[in-house]
Amino acid sequence: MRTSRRRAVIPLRALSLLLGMVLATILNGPPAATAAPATARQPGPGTDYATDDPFTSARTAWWRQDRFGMFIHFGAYSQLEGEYRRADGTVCRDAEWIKRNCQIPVDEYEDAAQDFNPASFDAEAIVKAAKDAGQRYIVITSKHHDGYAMWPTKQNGWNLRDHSSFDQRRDILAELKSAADAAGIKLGFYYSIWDWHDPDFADPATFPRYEKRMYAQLKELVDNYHPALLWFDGEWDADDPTNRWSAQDGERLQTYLHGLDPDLITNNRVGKRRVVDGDYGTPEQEIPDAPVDGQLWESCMTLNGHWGFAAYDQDWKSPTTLTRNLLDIASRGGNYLLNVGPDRLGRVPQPSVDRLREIGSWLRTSGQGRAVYGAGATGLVDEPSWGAVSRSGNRLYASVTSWPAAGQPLHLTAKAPFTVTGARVLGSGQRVGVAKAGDGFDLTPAGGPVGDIASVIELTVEPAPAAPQGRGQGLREEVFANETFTGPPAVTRTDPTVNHTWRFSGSPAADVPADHFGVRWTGYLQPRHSETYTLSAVSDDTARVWIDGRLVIDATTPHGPQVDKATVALRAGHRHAIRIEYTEQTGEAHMKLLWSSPGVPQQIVPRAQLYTP
Ligand code: FHN
Repeated sequence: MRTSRRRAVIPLRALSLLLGMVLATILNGPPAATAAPATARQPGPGTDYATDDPFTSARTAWWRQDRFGMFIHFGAYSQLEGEYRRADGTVCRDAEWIKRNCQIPVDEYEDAAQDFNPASFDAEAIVKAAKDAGQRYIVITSKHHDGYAMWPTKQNGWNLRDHSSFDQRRDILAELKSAADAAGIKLGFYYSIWDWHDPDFADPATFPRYEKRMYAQLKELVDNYHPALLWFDGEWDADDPTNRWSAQDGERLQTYLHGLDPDLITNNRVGKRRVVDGDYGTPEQEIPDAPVDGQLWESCMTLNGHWGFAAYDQDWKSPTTLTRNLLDIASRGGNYLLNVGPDRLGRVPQPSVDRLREIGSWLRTSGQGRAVYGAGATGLVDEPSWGAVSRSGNRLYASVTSWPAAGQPLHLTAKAPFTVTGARVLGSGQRVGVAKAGDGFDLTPAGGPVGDIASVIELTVEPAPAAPQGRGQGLREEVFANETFTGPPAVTRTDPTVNHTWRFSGSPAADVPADHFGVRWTGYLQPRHSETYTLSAVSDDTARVWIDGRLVIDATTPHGPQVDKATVALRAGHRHAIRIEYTEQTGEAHMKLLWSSPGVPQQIVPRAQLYTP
């Protein structure tokens, strides 16, 4: 049990912190107004912050392919190892929230941080643990809510370089970046917006000073370590200290980050954890029961019950549970970010390493990882009760967790016509009988399962023939400087896709104000499959969609960012008339049109399948 030793040098402690900040100011001057670099989009009418479709863009391709990442919660809180003994002898337990939930006085917490010496932090060993697990990206806490920076930031003295007992020649983020690069693993940083330590955070009058330091810290991280991803957190409304992070703050931050690195991926907590914020949603300690509408997503979870190290928490999840979580997540098109919490010396607990290795062993056995890496949701079949089914190209991976009794079939309910031209159990030579049965297929394996975690039946499938790729250029777009579509449009042009994130400050054209405008799109939608398609409109304020003259989405009550869906039967190669009417009243403005079908994974409706009238 670690308790923080009180020291007679508290004035020195406070002094060292103050010195750190004064030194930072002398060396760097006051936190400069971090002007957005020239390459950033300039906020204002005519700006559209949508840069691509995260579902299909080259920028997110590695993230969608890798599927499985390692989360690392490591910070000053790790020094206490989950337990704090109060002066009265009582013990309070928590992990990364221990400062707050155990009401540790600031000076005591700063003392504990001063003792922090993660001398055993071994970046190569951590990266090896991730590789052994089959985790292909790593996200480490660079700064959690306690404000303690895990790199030598110049913005204050509250960091691992200036306020610890750690070797001042070392930089663990640089070490991790180097090891991850050498191993071909992407590295991302978690960064908490909410900051319990910075004196300027809580007061709206001084928050801009905090925000400048935050921007400067993020610039340090991007410039010095080139992360592939920033994982924001601490965006929710909170007190003590007051947190009033707003969607507008998120707009500014995303614009700034895009200017620093256009390829950067961010999660939705950069804003207010909504479908229009960042590149992907972040369900936590849970798995959505179906593909998430309108946004990529990643479930983050702990291996035991805590994110940060907690010596007393030995309630570890089993490799079977963890691997099956990964299979469920991949089959619904999501990513899995599975957490480790190193101890005060920087060592990943052995029970964590052991479980991760078990997952990796399963993934590496007989190519079973094909059910995860680059695989995703399939609309071709319903999710069965006996396991999870993911799709990669013309293969379905049925990961069976409840193997049938000898001779009994596994039923797959088909949601669109397709044929099965091959079936095999990965890691076994046994035959698999495939027979059309009722609303789908019966799969009858001749032998037993190949393991306790899951056995994968790889099906080679041939969906119904698709129409050739279209040659469309997009829809006709008419922009009105009003919400009633009256008078001549201010702008008429061809819009390649309906994929717009105008946010608060942007609009479809420089001479169209950021509020009170309307957009009408007209033309034709040409599907490649004769299937039931799901159309999803992600809109703020209102949206209506007609297909072949029928109103299928009618979201006319002004709203914040939301997803409205419709299912429509479409014919391969046929040009279905489409009309969309969107209005922006005040505030944020977003309009995206996505589709999905049994044969088409969720994506922005592509240009090639859209035609002007
Ligand atoms: O408060 C944090 C928590 O400590 C942890 O970092 C998780 C991980 O996603 N995020 C917040 C809780 O939602």
